[in-house]
Amino acid sequence: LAISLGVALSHRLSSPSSESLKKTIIDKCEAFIQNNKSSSANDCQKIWSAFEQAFVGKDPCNVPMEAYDLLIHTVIQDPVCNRMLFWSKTKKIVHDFTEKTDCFLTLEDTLVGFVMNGLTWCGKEESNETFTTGCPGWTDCVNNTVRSFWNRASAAFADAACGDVTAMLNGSIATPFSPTSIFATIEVKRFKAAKMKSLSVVLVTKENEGTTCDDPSLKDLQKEIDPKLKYNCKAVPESKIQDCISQPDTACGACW
Ligand code: N1C
Repeated sequence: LAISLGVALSHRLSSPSSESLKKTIIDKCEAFIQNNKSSSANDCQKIWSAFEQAFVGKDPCNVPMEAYDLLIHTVIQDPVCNRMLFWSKTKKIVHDFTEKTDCFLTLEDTLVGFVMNGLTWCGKEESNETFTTGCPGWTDCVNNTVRSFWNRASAAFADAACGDVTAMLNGSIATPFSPTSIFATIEVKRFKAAKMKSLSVVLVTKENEGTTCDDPSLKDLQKEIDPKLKYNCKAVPESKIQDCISQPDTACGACW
């Protein structure tokens, strides 16, 4: 009796979190479609089902990025050539910038990126439930539910990269092109010279100090991309980007 009571109780305690994750995701999905009419061919219920099958019933440390293939294929998303913005270790300033100006789109401005941004989720072996707490953290294990999602979504975003592509990197850290980042391990490796014209690095610096475009890690980045792609890099003081954020009418391209 004690065992079945425990099971019934834990089921009761965790099912509201499953329900609320489903509601959160479907609500965000519908809100996104409302604001982005080009996404209106998407079915949020179908997206939820494709998402859920990736991790429910699985060890949360053993979900490979391929588990999200069905989700990625279920979402209908047009690439926006010449306006795609990648980033590494600059999440805050990048999103302050993209929120205020209409110049660039990041993965978080696409349907899946917008919906999952800020959420935590996982399943459990031999359980059909969804959890939003007690899930492994980003570095607790390689194939964790959340990290594998960002790996897979980032791979799809980079596969679609076209025209002139921009990447905002952090010039205040020792290695702006960090070899363990998603940008280095997944995105750069999937850039295709046949679809892209150029890669422009915007190196965000603190008032003329820190790293420059001559940084060895940026030389590594340049070596990694197809030589047919044009590469350029510009160090831009953070204050200049802040100015563009506070004057959102600044023309795209006038910020650096
Ligand atoms: O490992 P990173 O950066 O280089 O990953 C950034 C890179 C971007 O270009 C995005 O396209 O990968 C994509 N991406 C996200 O869009 C994203 N949204 C939220 C990667 N990670 C993302 N997150 C969270 O940021 C994620 O949960 C993890 O905690 C960070 C990774 O950021 P990073 O190391 O600065």
